[in-house]
Amino acid sequence: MNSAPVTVRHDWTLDEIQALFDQPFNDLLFEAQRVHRAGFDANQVQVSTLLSIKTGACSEDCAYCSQSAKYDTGLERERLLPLDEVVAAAEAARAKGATRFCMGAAWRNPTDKNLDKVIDMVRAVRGLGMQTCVTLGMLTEAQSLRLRDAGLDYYNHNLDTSPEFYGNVITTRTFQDRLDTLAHVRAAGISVCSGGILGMGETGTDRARMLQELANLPRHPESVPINLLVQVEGTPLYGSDRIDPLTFVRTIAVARILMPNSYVRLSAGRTDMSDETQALCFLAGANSIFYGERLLTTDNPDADHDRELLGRLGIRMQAAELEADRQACCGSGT
Ligand code: SAM
Ligand code: DTB
Ligand code: SF4
Repeated sequence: MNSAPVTVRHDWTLDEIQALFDQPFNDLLFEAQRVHRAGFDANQVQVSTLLSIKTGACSEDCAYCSQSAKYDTGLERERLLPLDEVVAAAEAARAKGATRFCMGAAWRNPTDKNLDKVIDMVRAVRGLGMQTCVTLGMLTEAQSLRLRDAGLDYYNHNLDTSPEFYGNVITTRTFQDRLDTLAHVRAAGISVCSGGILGMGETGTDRARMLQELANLPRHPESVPINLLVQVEGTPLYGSDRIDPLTFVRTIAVARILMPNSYVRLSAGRTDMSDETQALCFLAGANSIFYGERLLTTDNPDADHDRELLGRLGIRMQAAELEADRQACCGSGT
């Protein structure tokens, strides 16, 4: 049994990460659970609800995305939602138990005028006592500071995949562009939410490299979403080979070990997972989910089903205050 203390590192080599992946499944899950218990209550998950505040007609060519204008996915484009609709959706999410409200926009980057409107949304949702997260594409340093001043808690911007596989998925912006946005968000003092997608045809080495990039950032993202590709008809990645669910679980476990104090989010793709696969993900150290029937443009499990599943597993939904306390006490440990 490994009883070594859990240390936060930023110098992981690819060989070390590959060796974690290559362990027998039981050894990997045991170690992930040990690390998980050192930093978190193992029977608690953080829950966020998503809302697409501006849908479709995006100029980018992300090969997985329903919202790219380059692919015919049958999605109806929508303008930026009015403030009252956003507030009503946040209130409904809060009533169902979500503690964080995450607003996503199909933009390459926000214009300053659009950012004004998003800032009004952030202020209003915070006013409901919820944590706020937005994902708006690339940000400048000045825009990050404006969001920080509005009280934004989290900014989501995913690396998506390894730097080597990246060009197979997106050509309209670079991996370095993504790192630059993350640096601006971090410098502004906003908590970082960054992860990626599995099941896009990447290799095991790509998965290890993506986690290496995340774990070797100067500070670990406070939140690390691991998405399973939601295959959307009309996108280039529709029909990709599906990955073995146990490979997905292993990736969660390695993320947990590499980033011991980060929330690892079992993100998109849960409608394609059995309850048992999700239970293994929680055992592997996932401790956050998207909660509510809709992700951005695709389906998520019913909230009733999730409550029942968490109940069967004896897992509680985390209250907002608890998480705020944790941030105050352990925020520097990433
Ligand atoms: N337009 C902004 C951007 O790309 O940064 C924000 C929204 S975008 C939808 C946020 C993230 O959702 C993407 O970076 C990707 O990781 C994830 N995502 C989008 N479509 C997905 C899909 N079909 N399956 C899994 N994850 C997806
Ligand atoms: C993340 O990593 N996953 C979420 C959130 N961050 C913004 C988005 C998932 C989108 C899934 C496809 C859709 O619903 O359009
Ligand atoms: Fe646009 Fe974001 Fe979709 Fe890429 S992932 S096409 S940037 S909405």
